[in-house]
Amino acid sequence: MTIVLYNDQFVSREECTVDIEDRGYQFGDGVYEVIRIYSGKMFTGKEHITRLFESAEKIRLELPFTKEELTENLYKLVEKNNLHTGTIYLQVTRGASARQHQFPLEGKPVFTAYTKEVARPEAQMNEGVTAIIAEDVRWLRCDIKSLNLLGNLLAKQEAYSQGSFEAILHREGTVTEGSSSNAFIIKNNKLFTHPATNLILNGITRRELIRLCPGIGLEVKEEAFTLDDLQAADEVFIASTTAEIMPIVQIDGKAVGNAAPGEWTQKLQSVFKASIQEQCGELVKVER
Ligand code: PSZ
Repeated sequence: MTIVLYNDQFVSREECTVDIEDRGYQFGDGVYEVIRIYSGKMFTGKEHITRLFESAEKIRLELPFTKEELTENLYKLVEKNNLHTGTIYLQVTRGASARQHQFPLEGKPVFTAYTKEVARPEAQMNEGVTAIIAEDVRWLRCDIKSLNLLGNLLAKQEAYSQGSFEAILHREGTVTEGSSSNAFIIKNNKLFTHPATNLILNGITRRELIRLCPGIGLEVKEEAFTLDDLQAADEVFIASTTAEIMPIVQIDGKAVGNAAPGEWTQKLQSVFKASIQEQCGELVKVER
């Protein structure tokens, strides 16, 4: 049976119901995280939990638990669901109250979390995937991991309807990030990625791979790049918790480099995998 975490209670999925006036449901008034589990252990769990607290603070939502209490409950959730390789999705909303835009005086946050089995996307990481370019029509606080994702969803749907994995977003020709990932290019042996401003989500995967670059002798430039730079790049990849480091081999039908995962991208994938193994232990596939 699937066990979910509902506030501080472990209940069956059926027992976890949402009020029709929950502000997350009505307004997207809440924040969330997705944490990767490898071999039953959280990868960069501390960073994700810290970011949840930061996102909550940015929307003036006070969380009813400490980071330590949350960590402990998430580990219990992983154990109860016997999760080996997958993700934890967790979200917190400003809770239920009579519908009004301003924050309610009463009412308390509603927290939910559940796990899902998700394999590492090995074939796609080896072969690379395709992307499209789309306009970034989102709001100006993309640094908050908020439940409001319509701008992201519209872009992702456009990518999927064209048979692509991701939409790479731009504002007036400047690349920001992917619809659900951070975007990177390699040009002349340098890695470029948009700086961590209000225009992007500062991905935990992004931070981890930036941390790994000196070890492989790759210079990092946290500088915005343009659509022209993207088209002329030696290598392009995106990064996220579930997609890890995903090579982009074609954009809007045009080949990137020689239309195969580039050398730097592959090197980064390999040190990223080593970092996972350092934190979570050997990566083994389990048949379910
Ligand atoms: O399961 C999935 O497809 C996931 S899990 C996390 C994401 C996708 N994406 C997170 C994300 C994002 O939504 C945006 C707009 N920018 C960057 C990222 C990457 O963040 P991290 O590395 O923290 O997952």
